[in-house]
Amino acid sequence: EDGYDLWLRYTLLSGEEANAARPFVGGSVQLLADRSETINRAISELGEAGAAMTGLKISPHPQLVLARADRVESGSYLAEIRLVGAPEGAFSIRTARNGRIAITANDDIGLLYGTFALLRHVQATGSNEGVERFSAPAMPLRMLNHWDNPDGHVERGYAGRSIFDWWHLPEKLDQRMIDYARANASIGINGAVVNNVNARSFMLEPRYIAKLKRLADAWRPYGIRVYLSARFSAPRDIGGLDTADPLDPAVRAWWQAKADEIYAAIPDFGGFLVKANSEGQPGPQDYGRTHADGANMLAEALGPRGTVIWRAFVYSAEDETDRAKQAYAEFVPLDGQFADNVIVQVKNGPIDFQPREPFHPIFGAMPNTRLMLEAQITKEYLGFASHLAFLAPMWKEVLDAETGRMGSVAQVVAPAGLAGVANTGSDRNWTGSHFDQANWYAFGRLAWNPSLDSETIAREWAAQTFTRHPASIDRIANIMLGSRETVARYMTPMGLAHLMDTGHHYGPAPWVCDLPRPEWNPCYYHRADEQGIGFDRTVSGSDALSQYHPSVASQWADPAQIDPRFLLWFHRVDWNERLPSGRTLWEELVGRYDRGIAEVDAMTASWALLEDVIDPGRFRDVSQNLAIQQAEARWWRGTSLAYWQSLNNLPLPEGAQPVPDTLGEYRARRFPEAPGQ
Ligand code: BDP
Repeated sequence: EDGYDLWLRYTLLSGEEANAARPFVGGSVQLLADRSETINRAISELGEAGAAMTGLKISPHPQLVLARADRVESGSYLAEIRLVGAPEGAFSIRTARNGRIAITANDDIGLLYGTFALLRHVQATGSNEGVERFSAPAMPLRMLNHWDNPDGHVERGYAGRSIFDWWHLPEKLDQRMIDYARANASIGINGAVVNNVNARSFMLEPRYIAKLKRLADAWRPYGIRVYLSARFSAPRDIGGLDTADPLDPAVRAWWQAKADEIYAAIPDFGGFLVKANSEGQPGPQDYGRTHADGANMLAEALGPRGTVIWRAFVYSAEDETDRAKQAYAEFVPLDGQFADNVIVQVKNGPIDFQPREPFHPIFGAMPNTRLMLEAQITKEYLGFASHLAFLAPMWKEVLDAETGRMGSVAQVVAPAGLAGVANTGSDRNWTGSHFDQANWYAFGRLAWNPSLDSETIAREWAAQTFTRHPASIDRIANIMLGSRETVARYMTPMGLAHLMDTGHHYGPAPWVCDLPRPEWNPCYYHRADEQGIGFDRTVSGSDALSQYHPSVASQWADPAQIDPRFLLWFHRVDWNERLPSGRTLWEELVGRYDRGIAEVDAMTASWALLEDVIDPGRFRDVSQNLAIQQAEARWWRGTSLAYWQSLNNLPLPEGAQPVPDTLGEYRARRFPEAPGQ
């Protein structure tokens, strides 16, 4: 076991289970549908799974029916009323009185998704009993954003090189490209942006369109559409024009011709993702135009064939003193101005993928614009691939958040979708660590159904990935479920944010105060001094709170009422101020760092008890990572406390372990080997 098979391992069932499953998994099915590439994938998946799980490749008496709804007579046991008008990909799985199982769907991709759902259930539980009966995706776009560069480097990637071999495409298609599409389809992901948002224009040149076409052709049977990050200045960079002004007729004609060229090769091309006027990227503001002007120009070029996904990750407004307010300030006034085939993609929080952020105030504030949520699956700010942090609880926190204006964030994004910055790479286990596979998995599951709870996802993943032994599933799920909170505790407790070292973001550097842009500095975020710590975002400070609906803002406005996990995000608090817990802020803060350390130790001890249950290779891989995490959690705590103490001169509360190194020693550490940008 090296992790390559992800959650699609299909291990042998017990004799009794295999006997029961044989009629339903295996290469022979009754088909009420025309053969297509997608149907062939469903059948071969059943064949492989059947062989692996039951020891027989062909089911002797096939009892599984794959049926297109339009081929089912009304009144038949196969008919499913909920499929009428259901979104693309929906499926039903029913068990008839005669013992047959029927997967019914309006489209072939729904039959493939239904097949994966049945196999998931059998893998996780050993039987088809209790398999879900009807399922439909909650949102149309469920996509991965790869920050992969054409030279094979992955920005913020911790799992090796890029999985995309642009060098040898289109002639050579790596088997990984098929395995990747299959893994995505198994969890309902249906789109991939194949290149970094910090895009290179040459990827729009004809030779790249040929490469892209090869990928699109390979992924089509799995229902994955290809998208490209487009650099806004491409008409200048590669088009021979001297401007990229979105209102210039020659620029518009250039994009129109480019879109036509792409669609001639890839009829189902998904569209463009654009990072514009953000962190040095070109954009419409270079010509005095708005984000809407830029997005609409590209939307016109694509027409009804595709979608422009325009990112709201901007922080350049000069008149705002708080980075957390800038995206809202730039985008909310444009509500209603975006074309129908434009989606604005908004990060989960207003800063940048921190271990904890409140939800982005744009959610709910642009009722006339389709908004998509961007989550980061790769753990740029949560310990890279070596720290164990299961992110479903973090995403749930945002998806479930009530905006006070248009329901929950999940409801706001339902007409558009979810994008996840991928954590895949060339590592044999795909994601740099075994447990990071769970984040890819959870992302897909939540994009399909954001009302799934984290525990369900953790348990089904663990059962498929590691073992069906019930007590071990309990143990693994337990390790996973608290893990993100643990990381937040030892890195950025109580709403602190962005304390990571410059550039690579590896480890703590709270002392950095002198980078050219103020909002690149940890000091800008923690604002700690002799007196206190935290960012005042109330009306007496930046008033970022006012960007939220009053019903939401009121939960956070009062430092005595706020969930302490958000305290220092919204408030500046004196070190010695007494909190509702009865402890001072300083005591509370130290307590949280200490709890974070204790929890990593507990996770490690708990994992050690799984030695007899998990295969030796993966057991050792995880154990080694946990040892790194134990050391690095201590590094975070020690550095942070030494630095805070250098400002507040307070002793550690009674009972707290001493800080092992001096601030000078922590500051002297250098990490040239940490993966850079
Ligand atoms: C930040 C990353 C940077 C990305 C940027 C973005 O540090 O590498 O380019 O976000 O999302 O999280 O555009």
